[in-house]
Amino acid sequence: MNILNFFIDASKMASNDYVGFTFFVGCMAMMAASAFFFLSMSSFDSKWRTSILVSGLITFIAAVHYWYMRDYWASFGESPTFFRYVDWVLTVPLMCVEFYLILKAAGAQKSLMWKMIFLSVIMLVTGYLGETVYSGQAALWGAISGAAYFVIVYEIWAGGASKLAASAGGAVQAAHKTLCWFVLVGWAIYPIGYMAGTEGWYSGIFGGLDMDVIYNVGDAINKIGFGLVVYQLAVDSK
Ligand SMILES: *C/C=C(C)/C=C/C=C(C)/C=C/C1=C(C)CCCC1(C)C
Repeated sequence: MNILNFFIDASKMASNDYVGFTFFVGCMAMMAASAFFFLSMSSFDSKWRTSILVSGLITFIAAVHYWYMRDYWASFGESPTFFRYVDWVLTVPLMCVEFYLILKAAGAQKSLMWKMIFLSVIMLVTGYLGETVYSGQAALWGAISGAAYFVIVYEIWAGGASKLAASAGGAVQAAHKTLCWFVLVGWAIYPIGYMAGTEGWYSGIFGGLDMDVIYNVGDAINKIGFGLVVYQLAVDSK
């Protein structure tokens, strides 16, 4: 797509196209956050650089996907489910890597990282199946996905990761705690989007909401917020 098309698409956006608007703003926000994280990297001790780099990669990967999703929505007026899940399957494991990176100094093993990555992939693949191939059984696939999500929540709040954070203490423990809240509250936005966009016993409750708007708001909060927590940790322990 060339730059002229970009402006033509933008100028054609209807004023009540909330989905298109959130794709557009989300794309800009992810780009700006990426520039911020990448450019701030050199001001930190080498110990934190990888963590900040990963924060930037998460928002950068999202910015590229938002570019495509914005265009897909503008062209077809349909949810860009495929791009959405490709984005998540790349960025959510990177968020698991962030947990590992900040706890590494406290003795975190790679096995913790792989366990969380594995759980996050189960969560996302089952969610994708429920939204697409097996949409007739969306509630069932959503429940399986939700179970994997709860195991992740357990691991970071009460499992091995939480013990490592407690032993690290100080700024690392504080940052870990904030990230735990992001996963518990921020990530809980996604199942709401899923219930808004699929059919199930919950349709009467969430059916009136727009799945893409909810997912887009969730992404902005979680991807940029997560990165800022890690950034703050690097600032505090300078
Ligand atoms: C940057 C993207 C992020 C942090 C995406 C997170 C996505 C989830 C936590 C999705 C969770 C889901 C469930 C817990 C059940 C229903 C299906 C999903 C995949 C929407």
